[in-house]
Amino acid sequence: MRRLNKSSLAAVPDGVATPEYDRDACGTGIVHLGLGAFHKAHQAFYTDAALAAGGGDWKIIGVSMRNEQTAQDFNEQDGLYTILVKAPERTEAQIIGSIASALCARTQPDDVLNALSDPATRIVTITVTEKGYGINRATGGVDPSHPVIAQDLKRDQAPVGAVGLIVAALEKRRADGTAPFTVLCCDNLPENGKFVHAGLIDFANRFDTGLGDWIARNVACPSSMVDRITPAQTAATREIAADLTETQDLLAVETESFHQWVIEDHFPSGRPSWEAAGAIFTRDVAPFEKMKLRLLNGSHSLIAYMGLLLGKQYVRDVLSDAGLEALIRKHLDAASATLPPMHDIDLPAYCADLVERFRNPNIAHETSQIGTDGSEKLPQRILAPAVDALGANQSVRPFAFATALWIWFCRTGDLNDPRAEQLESAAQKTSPEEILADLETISGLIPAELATSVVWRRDILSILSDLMEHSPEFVISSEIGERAN
Ligand code: CS2
Repeated sequence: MRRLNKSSLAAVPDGVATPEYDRDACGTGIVHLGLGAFHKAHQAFYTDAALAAGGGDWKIIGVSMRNEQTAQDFNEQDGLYTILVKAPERTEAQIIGSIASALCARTQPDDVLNALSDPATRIVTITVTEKGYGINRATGGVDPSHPVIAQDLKRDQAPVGAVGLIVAALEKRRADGTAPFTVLCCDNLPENGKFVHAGLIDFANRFDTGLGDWIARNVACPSSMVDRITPAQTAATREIAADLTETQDLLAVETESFHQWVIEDHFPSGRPSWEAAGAIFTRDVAPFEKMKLRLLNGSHSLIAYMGLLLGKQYVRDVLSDAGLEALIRKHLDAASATLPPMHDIDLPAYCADLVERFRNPNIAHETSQIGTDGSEKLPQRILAPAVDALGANQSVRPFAFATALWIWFCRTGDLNDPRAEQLESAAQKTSPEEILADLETISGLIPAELATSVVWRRDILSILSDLMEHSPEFVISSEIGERAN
């Protein structure tokens, strides 16, 4: 079978959508850091639609942070790859043309710096996951003990992390008299623009306060809320792509049909017309971020830990149990109650749609994928709404329940989390009180409002005691009974 690339593109079957614009006529304008499945299914998809609608020099140079093979595969395929859009009843293939070429930051840091410093680059988008920044959310500054930050702060070789690369490129642009690019964070973090801005400024201030001030004054970091459920690629993804496109595509990605992108409209050096694929531009993204993080991501984490403790491999398997679905709906209700009123958004309808998205039988989304990096995810997904619920005298039980399941999952060992060692040792303590006390020593994890709350402690200690005495099956089914009352 021929490999997907420029020359095989013309031969793909009619039912497959292909880029309907002259790719060669569009220059590059974006460098993306973190060339994973989510970028392919989301920002590159939106940019492809924008190029098709209005052209422009907005093609993307994709940067894989560590994986050289990914960059090589992209270059061998002339940047082309397939998105499999998986509705419940059917799968459609679309070939995306917005990625021009790819680099690997680990092995080609100088080339990445050159791309970032090129005046043609006007936007830098990022998806490096919550833990990839090395920014401490409690202080707002960089975490000098984060291995990549520590390495890049030495400044004895080209930087390899997202923050180090961006600051080095901004330093060069400032020296060259080139306008800065706009930095657009596309990770699931609250107020992600402010978060990145503060991290960049602090990193720069550690060796050049003049540069830190310049970044503070000149670099726009709009916030954005991103959404599209995108499981990791499997062999099945590549097989379906081969079937539909009749080419071999090593980069195929599968995703749902739903997609959403809400972006703060602050791009001093211009931007693509991402509206072409439905992006919403607004002045204040925070309410949308809060809604998505607490409803979609919060219930996703609950689903993940229920699934992992009950031996359910996929999100859809959790949804196929009516009792578990009832717990998810209760969680959604509790999280909705912590949100500010939102014009134009019907929260009950949003939640009903979420349940259907999770149930999609055509999407095989592993609970283990969502269960990774809990210490990076729970603060904004579960613990922040718990703090708000507490402040408003609403029940914190659903949040305590999700947190206790996560703690119990940490006890099973073999965690994929930057704080794995501390979490495993805390979760293996012999009493619930000791577990909580240990977790509270992990910097920035448990908010003080919860640590000092009698109500929160009562709920979480009682669920942990139950888990110490009974099986997760028993504790989860008792919770279903309790919530039904
Ligand atoms: C998921 C998200 O892996 C996870 O933690 O909750 O990646 C989720 O699928 C996306 O945010 C959906 O937009």
